[in-house]
Amino acid sequence: MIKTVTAPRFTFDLVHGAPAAAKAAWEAAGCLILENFVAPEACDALIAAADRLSDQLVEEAEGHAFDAVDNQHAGEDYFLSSGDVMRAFMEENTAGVDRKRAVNKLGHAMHDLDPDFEAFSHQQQLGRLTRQLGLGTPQLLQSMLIFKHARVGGEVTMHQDSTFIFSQPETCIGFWFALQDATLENGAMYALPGWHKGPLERRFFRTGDGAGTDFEDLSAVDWPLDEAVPLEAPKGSLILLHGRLPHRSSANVSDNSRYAYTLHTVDASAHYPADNWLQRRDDLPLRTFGEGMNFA
Ligand SMILES: O=C(O)CCC(=O)C(=O)O
Repeated sequence: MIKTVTAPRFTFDLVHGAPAAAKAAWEAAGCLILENFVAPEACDALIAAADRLSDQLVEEAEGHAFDAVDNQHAGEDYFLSSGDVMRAFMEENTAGVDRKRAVNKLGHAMHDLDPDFEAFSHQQQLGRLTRQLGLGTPQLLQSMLIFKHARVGGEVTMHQDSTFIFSQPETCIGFWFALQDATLENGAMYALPGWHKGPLERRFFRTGDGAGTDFEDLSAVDWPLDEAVPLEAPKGSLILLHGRLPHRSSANVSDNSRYAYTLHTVDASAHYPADNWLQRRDDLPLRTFGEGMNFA
């Protein structure tokens, strides 16, 4: 019988790293909030880099929404070929909204292709944290900048990241950075800590010739949605998410945006299937934290 537990929250210490209790807490909850992981100035620099990229990419993104409720983008080549490039995706139903505020997210290879995002994603502190928590050799597969613009940013329904970032064995870990305060009003995440011990509900995969996608149902899950715990996160917090942890976020109903940067990793030792939606060209190999910087 799985029980929903408290979401563990610690203050990150720049000198000593994660506190000793963090590893056991992560293993028990499948999530971990580390406040003070990123300096406010580093958050601001990444916000500026995100706005710069968004301005560059918004025009070609017109007509390409990211639908985190019904997944309607899932068969579009614009989405399916975005694993090794940088693209913007729009919010749904934003006629009349200023186009820059109508961007839902950037994805999915900023950590390899943009100097600011690469430097942030490969900071020493992340490699050290993964060693402290015993996370193996995580390789950076996917990056996203999720804007949740004020009064525009849409909801993300309950899901497990291993559904989309599948490996054998499952090794997906999400690293979610609050570049701005994430509050109940502007779309903080909610999760079911402890429920990473349950099964994977479904897997998203490419069909046939790779031009379409579908979901394979794996297990009937019975998540207690009303027990979801808010993961409010002050600016600079890092939230770690186990690939099987059910989590979601609400629409932004406030006047404040909620910029978050996320990295999703798979372990170097795991098999990464050729029918996963996210594929990369051979000349952009996966790297672990800090390995072979492109823009050093
Ligand atoms: O940032 C959000 O609102 C949702 C992020 C998320 O679900 C993810 O990174 O897997």
